[in-house]
Amino acid sequence: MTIFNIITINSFLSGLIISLNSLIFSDFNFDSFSKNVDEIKIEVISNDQMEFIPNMLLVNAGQKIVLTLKHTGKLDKSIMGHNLVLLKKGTSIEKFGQAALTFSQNDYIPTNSNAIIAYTDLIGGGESSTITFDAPEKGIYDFICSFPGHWSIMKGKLIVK
Ligand SMILES: [Cu+2]
Repeated sequence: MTIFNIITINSFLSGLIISLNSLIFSDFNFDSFSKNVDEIKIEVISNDQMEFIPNMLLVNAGQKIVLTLKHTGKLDKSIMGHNLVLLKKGTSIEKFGQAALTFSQNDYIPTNSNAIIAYTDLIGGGESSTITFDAPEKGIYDFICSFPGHWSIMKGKLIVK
């Protein structure tokens, strides 16, 4: 084999690898992954550190969302209770959080609010709650934990494409 041939084969191979890479990466994005999928299952972890993991959720308009909130902490729901409350666009998290304070008998879900799209049960360490709801129209929505004081840090975004 001549040196010329080796160089030709090398450049052919590296060209092939670059093509394969761009093929893989261009195909591996959320659009092609979830398009035409009617249902999406999402798991959100909460813990004794008052975190939502992940705190950014991505779905497509029209999808049925099966959302499970897990509490991987050890503390009881009376002191470290968590829920996930998805709010309509334009809702003030602060105002909603303040209003929720007065609904301790209803697990901090205001019974007089029309700002809620969906919400899980209030859970303590080791527990979980699953809900099913339809993705709202395209847009960016806030979700929070409405347990007293948690909403200021326990919050995330649902992005509907
Ligand atoms: Cu909480």
